[in-house]
Amino acid sequence: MGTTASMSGRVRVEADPYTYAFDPEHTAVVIIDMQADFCGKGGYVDKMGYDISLTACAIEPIKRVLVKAREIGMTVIHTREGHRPDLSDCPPNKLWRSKQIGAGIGDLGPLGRILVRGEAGWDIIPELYPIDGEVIIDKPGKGSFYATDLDLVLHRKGITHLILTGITTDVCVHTTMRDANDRGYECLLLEDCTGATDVGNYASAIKMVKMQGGVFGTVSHSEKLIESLNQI
Ligand code: C5J
Repeated sequence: MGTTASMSGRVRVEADPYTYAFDPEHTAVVIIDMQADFCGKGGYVDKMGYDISLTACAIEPIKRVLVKAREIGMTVIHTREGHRPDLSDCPPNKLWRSKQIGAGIGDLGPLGRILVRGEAGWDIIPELYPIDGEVIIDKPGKGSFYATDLDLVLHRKGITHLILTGITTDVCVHTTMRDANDRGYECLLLEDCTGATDVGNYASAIKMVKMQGGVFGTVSHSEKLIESLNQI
């Protein structure tokens, strides 16, 4: 694990390439796209032919982090990728590509219309379902800031640090983390709380974060975070 960061905060988590320091009241746990469409049988990822065990593996570790975050009253943000029923917010490039791979956005699947708001596959899985007071960001894109009010919500809550979890590591998690980093948020990615549709992409996505001394932030594990939070 890495060096000690210069950033301040009373909680310190061993991480790579630098120790993550934060104050829980200025930090949000962000849970990205834990929807049946991305980790459930019959959902979008399953329909594309990928192995959903590679994304579903993040469920239990995220649940443990979520329990702890709720216990100590941290801000929790959930995101959902999806589109209006008339697909008026779905760019044509995204639409034709999804159809080409056999999982057309808006097409009827075992969990309802794929990636359409209000459908069973689009919703957050019961294990991680938001409770009252937790923010849900509905997003049409891969990044959580694009065409959403996430930045406004975080500013209003005085959030400067983000602990990122969710799926998929190389797509929505990475896009969100890169954008958050550019906006000045100090980011921690929990490597066991994320998963990708491809093992190699997962490993590369984790490695990319750590380059250049932590080009997008730093990386740790749910147990290390919980261990640190248990000490406050
Ligand atoms: C993808 C996501 N992979 N939530 N979405 O299309 O990462």
